[in-house]
Amino acid sequence: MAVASEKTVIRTTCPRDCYDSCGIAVVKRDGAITKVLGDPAHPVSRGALCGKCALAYNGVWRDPAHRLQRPLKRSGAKGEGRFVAVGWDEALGEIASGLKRVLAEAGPAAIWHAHYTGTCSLLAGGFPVRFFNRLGAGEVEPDSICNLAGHVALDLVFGSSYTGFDPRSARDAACILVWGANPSASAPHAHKHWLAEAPGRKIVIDPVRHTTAAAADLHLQPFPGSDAALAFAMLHVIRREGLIDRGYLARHALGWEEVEPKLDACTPDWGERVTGVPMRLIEAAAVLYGRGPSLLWLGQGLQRQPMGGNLFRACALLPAANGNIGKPGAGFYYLNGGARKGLDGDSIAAPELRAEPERKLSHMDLAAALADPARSRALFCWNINIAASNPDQRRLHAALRREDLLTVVVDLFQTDTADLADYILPAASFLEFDDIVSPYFNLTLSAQVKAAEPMGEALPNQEIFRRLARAMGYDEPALFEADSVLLDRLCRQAGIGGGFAELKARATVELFAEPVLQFADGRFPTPSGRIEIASARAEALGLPRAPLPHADPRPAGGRLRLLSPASAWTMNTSYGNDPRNRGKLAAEGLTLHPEDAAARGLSEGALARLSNEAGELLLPVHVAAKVPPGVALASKGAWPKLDGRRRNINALHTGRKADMGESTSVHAIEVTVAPAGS
Ligand SMILES: Nc1nc2c(c(=O)[nH]1)N[C@H]1C(S)=C(S)[C@@H](COP(=O)(O)OP(=O)(O)OC[C@H]3O[C@@H](n4cnc5c(=O)[nH]c(N)nc54)[C@H](O)[C@@H]3O)O[C@H]1N2
Ligand SMILES: Nc1nc2c(c(=O)[nH]1)N[C@H]1C(S)=C(S)[C@@H](COP(=O)(O)OP(=O)(O)OC[C@H]3O[C@@H](n4cnc5c(=O)[nH]c(N)nc54)[C@H](O)[C@@H]3O)O[C@H]1N2
Ligand code: SF4
Ligand SMILES: [Mo]
Repeated sequence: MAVASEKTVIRTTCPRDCYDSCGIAVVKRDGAITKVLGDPAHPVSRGALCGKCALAYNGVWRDPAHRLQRPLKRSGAKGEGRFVAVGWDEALGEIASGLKRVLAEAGPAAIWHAHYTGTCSLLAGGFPVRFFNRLGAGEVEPDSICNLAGHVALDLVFGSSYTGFDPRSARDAACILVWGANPSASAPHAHKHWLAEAPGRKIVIDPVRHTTAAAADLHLQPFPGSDAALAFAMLHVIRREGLIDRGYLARHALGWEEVEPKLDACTPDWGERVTGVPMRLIEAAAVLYGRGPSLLWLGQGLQRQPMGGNLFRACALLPAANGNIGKPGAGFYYLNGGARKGLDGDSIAAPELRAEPERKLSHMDLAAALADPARSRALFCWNINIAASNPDQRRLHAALRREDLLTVVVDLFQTDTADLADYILPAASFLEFDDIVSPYFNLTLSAQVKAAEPMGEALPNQEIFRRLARAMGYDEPALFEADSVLLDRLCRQAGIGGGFAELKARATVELFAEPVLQFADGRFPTPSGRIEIASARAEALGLPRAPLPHADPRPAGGRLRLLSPASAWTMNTSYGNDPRNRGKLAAEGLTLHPEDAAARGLSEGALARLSNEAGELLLPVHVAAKVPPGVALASKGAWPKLDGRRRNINALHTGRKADMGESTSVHAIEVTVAPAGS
């Protein structure tokens, strides 16, 4: 008779770049992981994982046939995809020699590292920066691929973009306005529980009628890039209805008088003409928001526009002029940062190791910089998949094929970026080491707990860079600090006195007993201590002093505006290699409004050719009125190498910069759409 097998459950946390930071239950039998499930005790996800992680964590993430397991060294021509396995010492020794050669010949200025949020856990996401600080390498500005325009804008207005509302304030809110975010895909449990159970009425402002929009009390569908005008039209109504909080403005803001005269012309009728939103909806949304108390969630998708910074400053006028800040049920949110919880980012990244002045490069300029041997001789990519996620894909791929660009990629999988490397280093997955997750929505802290040994010879990012520091002959103790020391320190910074052991035992810790009121004291960390509606700092940056009621011009010449936001089935490009996730993503295709499809002779399932000055892509058509006429929708996330022509949606992204932060304007792509055969 077989002996009953021993079952254990390990509680950990999903560290993806996601609002939810779900609790996970890892089921093990006889020492081996058999299933990765949701943790029923987790307050956000309540026992479920999202569909994409349920598939991927029980698919490619635990599949030895898909995971990188040994360091690899290029054996064919660059980009050909031929590699041989080598030992860690050999790989790191050769990388160190290569780096020393570049340092001797060109200095650290020719070395770049690109990284982002492949994992958001604190050590695997932050500790390697210590190595690059010591090396003096330049950093490809991480947020310029995602959300920097919004950060710069909110920093100008409020002095912080990382101090959002506490989601628990929803219990006191009469209205929740979700503007340019899609929780049904990008925060699925917040969509399902937090938003659904909030007592207030919901408004969604998004060109796409996604699941969260369809479930809202009001859905406004502006043409992309017209939201600043919409904000002004809403303020016109808020003023007309006597809902401007003049006392709040007088006490806490500067520069309202520079904006207010502009409202005269921004009537709802004007708003309808400029944004496409019917005036009765503009009025209804303005009154509902304006009566308050209201929460305003500013999505990251919202600011990926040529005038994304101006757009965010315009949206920020709503809570400021309406006094919807600092009282129960009121506030705005973009991201909640670690500092909010006492975490000190510098204690992870150790900027004091840097002898060189800091150098940054926008992702929008990366292809050009890598194409130029005088500017770049070595590149590290870790926690990022630039060959799939970045703009200017054709030029970027060409630059990465430079034989003389020493390229090192650290990843779990053989991505398109890894295919273009000289050395590929296998990273351990979040199931394979201890770490900490600091959610950017809820004011909580969670443990990432080791549930298995790293697959093959894979190592956590932090250990890879400790070993590389040793291979370089560095001797600063900070480069070698142990995970356990770092984890305990971070827990104590957040007030968890028992250190990581306590966090691990509690899985997720609520750091504040009661909902935290945002800027309750009415003091803002701007130079003036007030909300800077008109901003001298903006002026010094060459920007308008105050936000403008701008709307982007509509595409001309029959082109469509292409949106490529988050899919429910991939996490950026992560999971794009899992056969099941990939199938779900591919089935989404290119959504066109029935009028646009008919005008182009495209019917459901037909193959369309999308083209513009950056490139060309083929996608199957899905016809649905969930987008307005003039707008096309196709999610991000596909792996170029799994498309016959090695490209994805970013083959169409020119890399045009937003007005602030040299940030992406990916939601402003314009394309010609035609039948593939034409
Ligand atoms: N067209 C279009 N393009 C976009 C966007 C869009 O909306 N539309 N959005 C942009 C946005 S918002 C972002 S944030 C970027 C994201 O772009 P990326 O940062 O490239 O995100 P991912 O595609 O998930 O790639 C992260 C990589 O990290 C790897 N990884 C995961 N865990 C670990 C680990 O522990 N260690 C290491 N070394 N690697 C790990 C994953 O396998 C994956 O290959 O894409 C941008 N690109
Ligand atoms: N499933 C899943 N979840 C994810 C990700 C993922 O790839 N997949 N990515 C993660 C990352 S890195 C990020 S940054 C977040 C992003 O998550 P979100 O903040 O939700 O951002 P996006 O998905 O890029 O876009 C959100 C919405 O913005 C809308 N939008 C685009 N342009 C405009 C406009 O001009 N006006 C208005 N009003 N709306 C506009 C799009 O139609 C889309 O519905 O999600 C994270 N979570
Ligand atoms: S990606 Fe987000 S929704 Fe999915 S399991 Fe992870 S934290 Fe939860
Ligand atoms: Mo992002």
